[in-house]
Amino acid sequence: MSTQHNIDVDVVVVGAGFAGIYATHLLRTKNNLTVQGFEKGSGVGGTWFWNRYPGARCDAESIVYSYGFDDEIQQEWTWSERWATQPEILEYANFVADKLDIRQYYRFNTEVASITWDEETATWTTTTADGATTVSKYVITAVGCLSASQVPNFPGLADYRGEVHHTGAWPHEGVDFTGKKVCVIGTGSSAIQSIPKIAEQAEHVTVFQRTATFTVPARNRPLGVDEMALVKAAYPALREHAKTTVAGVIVKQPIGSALELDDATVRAELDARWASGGPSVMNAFTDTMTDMEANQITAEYVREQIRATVKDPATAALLTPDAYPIGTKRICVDTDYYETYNRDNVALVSVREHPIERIGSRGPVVDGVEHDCDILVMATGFDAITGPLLRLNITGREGLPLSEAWAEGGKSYLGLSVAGFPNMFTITGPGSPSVLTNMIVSIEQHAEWITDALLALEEQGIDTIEATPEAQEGWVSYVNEVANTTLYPQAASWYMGDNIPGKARVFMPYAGGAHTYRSICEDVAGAGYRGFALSSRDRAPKVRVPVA
Ligand code: N01
Repeated sequence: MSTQHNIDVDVVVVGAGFAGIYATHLLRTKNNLTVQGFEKGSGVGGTWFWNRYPGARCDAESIVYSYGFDDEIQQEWTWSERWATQPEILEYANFVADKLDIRQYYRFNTEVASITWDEETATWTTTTADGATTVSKYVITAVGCLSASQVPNFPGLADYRGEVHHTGAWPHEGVDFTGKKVCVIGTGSSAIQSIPKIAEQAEHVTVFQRTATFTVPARNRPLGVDEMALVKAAYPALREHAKTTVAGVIVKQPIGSALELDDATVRAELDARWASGGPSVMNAFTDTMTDMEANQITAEYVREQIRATVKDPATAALLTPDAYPIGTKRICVDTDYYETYNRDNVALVSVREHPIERIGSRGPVVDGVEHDCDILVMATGFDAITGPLLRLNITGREGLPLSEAWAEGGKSYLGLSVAGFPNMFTITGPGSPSVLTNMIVSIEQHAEWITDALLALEEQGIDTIEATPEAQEGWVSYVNEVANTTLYPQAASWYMGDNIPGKARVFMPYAGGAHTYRSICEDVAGAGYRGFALSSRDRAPKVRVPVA
């Protein structure tokens, strides 16, 4: 434990999702540091606490989208379906929080208003919305990548007479769509999961689509007792294997280049993966995400499935994506999405040529037509990756707000540390693999790396650790370089910040693979935290080595 006297706690942790739960657990049990956690919600679970819309499920399979650090936890918990529902994942988060007795370290229903560095005392002051302050030596943000929900600034929205719900802030009591006319804005993952469920209940659903989306069938199924027993026996090996993969998941490996394999082999592979369900079609070939011609082979395959499923040719044409390479906007995983457009009570309105002009008192207005509805569902996404961090109003050295430091995009060293923001760590921050991977695997790696670093620094009497500007620039350039070897930058996506007016256009995650990233992080730590400035308050900086 720290001997610093002017602090309330050693570490402030923001967020009680999977990242906050595990980081807090390690800080208490491994580092023996005092922790104050803050969580805006009334309970743990993060994304799974807020995204309670109908049909919400994870697009990573349950057996891998779960913690691997504790064998007791993985042996006691049993998943019931291949793709877990939001309620089941939330139950799991609560189960883990109980096992680790983690809630005692958190203040729930407590929003962080600002976090400010004090140069004199080398401490952070966290101010919460209720005006209380907490002084700490370290701050760890565990705010997730998709927690800052985004509602477009539609004129007239305030005067709409019906209910409005964003998928990312769904009412806990649920929404009863029975006998209601519903308008859904957006066709990303949240919309694609919720529309089929809403359509089953509502009198009528109108979907407003700006960009047609590629989605693949989940082919969900129950996990039987025998299957789960096999998984439990294999967990240690599965977890180790997941760490060696690009995305931290266990998927069938690519069979080769789509351009070099013969057509029959390509077709058979896509058929097999489509039939088995989930996003593995994206992983069928080595060049899907790097070569436009190869990409179009998989894209065209999915387009064919859409045309074969949707009965009305005009609707099928509208639903067929043509605006971006497949996978460069996050691939969606659905249950009966395209089939839903065969229902009589579902209509699709393209807002590509004619954007939503305003929200009238009765509903969205497009091309002069007001679409009457009782409930308006905003499936309009998030200010991703940097948004949740910027909303914390963080101010670093010399009074520099994070918003200014990031005016040209989220700059960070390893996605873990920002130059000018000492003793602050960002779990799954910009420049780390985060959303391109299984988030829980990436969260575990970050929480373990950060707490190992704190252990090493505390033992050596180091007071502050901070990315050097040179290391940060080097990492940002490398992240961009890697992104530019892929097709990702070719889409207008939330990965690129395109969905937020005025946001810098930068590919935010590291696309080099979770396995590569892990070894880079290990290498940095092994080299005495290369690229970080480490200093003691009574001495000049001890180490200041630019990134190699
Ligand atoms: O958000 P999105 P999401 N007028 O940004 C449209 C994760 N997630 O909440 O594409 C009209 O993908 C926008 O249109 P366009 C997952 O990582 C995971 O669905 O920008 N339309 C788009 O269609 C996912 O990628 C799971 O042209 C407007 C939609 O709103 C991420 O969260 C489930 C508009 C937003 O789609 C975000 O998904 C759910 C406007 N003014 C979410 N503004 C699973 O694990 C926006 N749109 C399965």
